[in-house]
Amino acid sequence: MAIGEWKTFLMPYKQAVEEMKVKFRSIRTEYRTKNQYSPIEFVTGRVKELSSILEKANKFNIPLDRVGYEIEDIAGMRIMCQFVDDIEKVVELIRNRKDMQIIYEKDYVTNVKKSGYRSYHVIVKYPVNMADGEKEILAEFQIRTLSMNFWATVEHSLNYKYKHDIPEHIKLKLKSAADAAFNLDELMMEIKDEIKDAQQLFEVKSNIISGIMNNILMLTSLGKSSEATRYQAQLNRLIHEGEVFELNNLLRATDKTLDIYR
Ligand code: 0O2
Ligand code: 0O2
Repeated sequence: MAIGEWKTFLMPYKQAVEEMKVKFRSIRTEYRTKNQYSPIEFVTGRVKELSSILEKANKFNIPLDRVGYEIEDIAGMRIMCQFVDDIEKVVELIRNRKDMQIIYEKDYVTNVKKSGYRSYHVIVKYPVNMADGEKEILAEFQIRTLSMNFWATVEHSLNYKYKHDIPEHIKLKLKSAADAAFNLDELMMEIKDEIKDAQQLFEVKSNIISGIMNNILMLTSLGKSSEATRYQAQLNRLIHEGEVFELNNLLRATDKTLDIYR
């Protein structure tokens, strides 16, 4: 294939990666907007470099007219999660999507690779609308924790440097780094409940505070500015350190005052 033809060949892959990045970043935004915990921490994506495509085709004896069918990661997406159990939630999000079809999954989280590599891979078929109609491409999702990603990125660079022949003493260090990354993920899972509790508490408090603020605004619009000022001062005192029951008491007090004037 001439270089111009490669550019045309890669166009749907470029578009697919851009579309999928927007879609999965939006899911994160949606969770955050709803004050909910997002299993997605961040999303990256890339189209495989032409040199890497040719290298892989050469290594596996793939004829150039078959690369689109045989190389599954020309379009590559990475979804990073904070905690190991978020990975399953992200995979479930992909399984439930109507805009892509799963071809197969590879679980290197449970079945850790000999290198120490951990990640969950999902290969999908994804339709792209091009100027001359629809084109279906294959794409690979790699879903992993931040700690898995750190390890894989470092190991990938070393493989590149040593051309897949990493010296034994570095291999040993990498193996213990993989164990450390695994232990970090385990420890973080223990803190996860704490974080969820904190987020839940934040949500409950912000809902009550919104209710109080609405009532104060209503009192102001009814011309009851001294009551509004008094409640605002009480809210200011509670806003940082107030307990849920104290905020609830204030909400009930503002409700009662409003009932008198309405
Ligand atoms: P290398 O050689 O791995 O460092 P934007 O949308 O503008 O925020 P941008 O610049 O399009 O972002 O790229 P993004 O989304 O930040 O991600 C690009 C990086 O994603 C790549 O860097 C890869 O490191 C990584 N990446 C994502 N998915 C995959 C995948 O499936 N396989 C591989 N190998 N890498 C992936 P580089 O610099 O392109 O490559
Ligand atoms: P790049 O440069 O990241 O795009 P295999 O035949 O088992 O070696 P296969 O069948 O291509 O590999 O699929 P697999 O194992 O699911 O690997 C696909 C991708 O997963 C790789 O793409 C890597 O991005 C990542 N990966 C797999 N194993 C390792 C590992 O041991 N270390 C790191 N850092 N990444 C790994 P490419 O095309 O190899 O490379």
